[in-house]
Amino acid sequence: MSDAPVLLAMEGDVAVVQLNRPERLNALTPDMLDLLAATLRRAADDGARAVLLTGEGRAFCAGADLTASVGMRDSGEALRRHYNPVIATMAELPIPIVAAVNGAAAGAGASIALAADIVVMAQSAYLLLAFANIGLVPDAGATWLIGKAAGRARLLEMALLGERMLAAEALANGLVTRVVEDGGLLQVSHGLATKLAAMPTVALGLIRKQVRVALSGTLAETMEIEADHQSIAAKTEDCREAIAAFLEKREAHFIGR
Ligand code: T3D
Repeated sequence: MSDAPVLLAMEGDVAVVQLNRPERLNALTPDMLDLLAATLRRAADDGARAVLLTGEGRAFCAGADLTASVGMRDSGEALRRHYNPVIATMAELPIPIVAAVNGAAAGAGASIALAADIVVMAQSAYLLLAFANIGLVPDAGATWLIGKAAGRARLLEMALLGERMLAAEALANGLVTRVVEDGGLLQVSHGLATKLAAMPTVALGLIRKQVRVALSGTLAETMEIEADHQSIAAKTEDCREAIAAFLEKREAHFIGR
C-alpha cells in the first residue's frame, strides 16, 4: 500500500478517499490537508459521482499533528491556508460525501467528519472537541457545523468540556444519522456512497448547495435559489430519464448529467 498520507481509489463511480497516517491516528499536517483538498477535487473532476471518506487504522483523524504545529506557527494562518480550504472544498464539491467514522474524530478531524453529507459512525467511534483541552478554540468549521446540527447548548458543552462523545450520543444529538456495528461500517458506508453515485448527480450537487444556503439564509433567499436550481435540474438528461421511466413503469438509469 502507498505511504501517501491521503489515498484515492476509484471503485466504480465512488471515490474512496482514505486518510493514511495510522501511526499518528491520521493527524493532519499542512501537506496532508492540501493533498486531501486536491484529492477531493480530482475525484470530482475525474468523474466520481460520490465520495467515501474514511481513516486507515483505528482512528478517523486526531486533528492537527501536535508534534509540529500549535505554538510553532501562526495557527490562524494555518487554518486559513490549509484547514479551511478542505472544509470549503467539501462544501463546494459537486458530488455528495459519505464519511465512515471508524474511530476517534478529534479536533479538526471532527470538523472534517461532520462536514460530510452523510456521517456514519462505527459503534465504538467517538467525536472529541479536543481544542479546549490544549488551550485552543474549535476550528475548521466545528462551531458552525455542530451549532447547526446539535444546537447551542450541546455545542457549548462539547466545546467547553472537551469530552468524548460516543457514537450513540452523537446520533441522539443529531450530529450523525447512522451508527453501525464496527464490523459493518465500511459495507454500510460504501453502500450509501454507491447508492448516491447511481442517483441524478446534478440534482444532488444542487441539493447540497441549497441546503447550505438555507441554513444561513432567509426563507425568501432559499426559495429563490430553489427556483434557480429547479430550472437547471429540470433540464438534465437524468430528469428527463426519470420522468420517462416513471411513465413507462420501468426503473430509471441515471448517467449523472
Ligand atoms: O496550528 C494548527 O494546526 C491549529 C489547528 C488546530 C486544529 C486541531 O485539530 S487542534 C486539536 C488537535 N488534536 C488533539 O488535541 C487530539 C490529540 N490526541 C488525543 O487526544 C488522543 O490521541 C486521542 C483521544 C485522539 C486518542 O487517544 P488514544 O489513547 O486512543 O491514542 P494515543 O495513545 O493518545 O495516540 C496514539 C499515537 O498517536 C500516539 O503516539 P505514540 O505514543 O504511539 O508514538 C500519539 O502521540 C499519536 N497522536 C494522537 N493524536 C495525535 C498524535 N500525534 C500527533 N498529533 C496528534 N493530534
